[in-house]
Amino acid sequence: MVQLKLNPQTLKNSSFSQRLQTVAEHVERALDQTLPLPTSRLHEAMRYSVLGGGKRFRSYLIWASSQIFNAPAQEVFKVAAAIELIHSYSLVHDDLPCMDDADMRRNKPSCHKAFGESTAVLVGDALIPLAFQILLSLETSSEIRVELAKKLSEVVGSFGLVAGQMMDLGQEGSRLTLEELTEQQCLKTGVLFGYSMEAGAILGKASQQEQKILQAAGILFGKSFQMIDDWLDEYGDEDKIGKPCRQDTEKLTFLSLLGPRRLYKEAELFLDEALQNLSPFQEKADILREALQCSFYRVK
Ligand code: GRG
Repeated sequence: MVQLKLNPQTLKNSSFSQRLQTVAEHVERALDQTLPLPTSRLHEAMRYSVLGGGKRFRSYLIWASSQIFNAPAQEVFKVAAAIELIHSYSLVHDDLPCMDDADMRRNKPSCHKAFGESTAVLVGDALIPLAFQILLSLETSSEIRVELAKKLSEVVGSFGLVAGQMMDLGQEGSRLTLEELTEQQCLKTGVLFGYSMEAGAILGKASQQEQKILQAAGILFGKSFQMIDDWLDEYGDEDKIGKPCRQDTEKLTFLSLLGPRRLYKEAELFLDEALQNLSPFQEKADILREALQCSFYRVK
């Protein structure tokens, strides 16, 4: 079993990046087949926002988690596509002028810059039901379909992503505590990571307890991921990240609250906790362990 902690240098030699690329290609194909053909401006904008960009790391998490339970690959890639549609919707709406007002996303103009604001709103609106359509059309038992759709609806709704975004909008000018900021970022980022890892377990017919363990590990990992994202906003390389850095200088972030050293330490603690959650799965979770560590250390 690969145990804590792999050294970032060792991770560079791992085959994580090749596996990530293979999973990404499968998911890209599933997305390409699911998205409507670009016969209208709306459909063109949907394809523009979803295809040909993005690391597909949430997809990798569901795949890596599904490996523990030998879940059927074709269904895994379809659920991964649904998750990527939701993720893309959240990015399109987050980039809107009334939200984060971002001009660039995934190394190209954001959806509203390329297609206009009202089209970008409708792109997000259309991606959400498409994601649920995928889940409800899976070739698996109706129990699994309903479970996946129900859990995703909770993650996306007003107690999940939307709650996180609402908290984010409300923070301007206010001074959040570390706990409040962690809660907000957990809703924006962690819950979708949690869902991705849980969904692999659901598809693999894992027990309720195993599903819960994986969901919790995903949420913990999401916290560490968001902390490192804040760090990268200040110290990262714009070309590698795909959007301009130092955009969050006016905002309260983990970096402004903790400073770079403490931020890194806290982020590593969340990563460690996430990895410890995976212990019951022993070596079956090695691919997932490696994924969390490689993503944390941004190993290419
Ligand atoms: C409901 C409008 C609305 C938003 C919900 C999820 C969210 C809140 C906003 C998304 C924007 C954001 C900055 C989220 C933080 C998580 C994050 C770092 C997203 C980028 O994820 P990557 O790096 O992106 O996996 P790629 O492009 O690789 O898919």
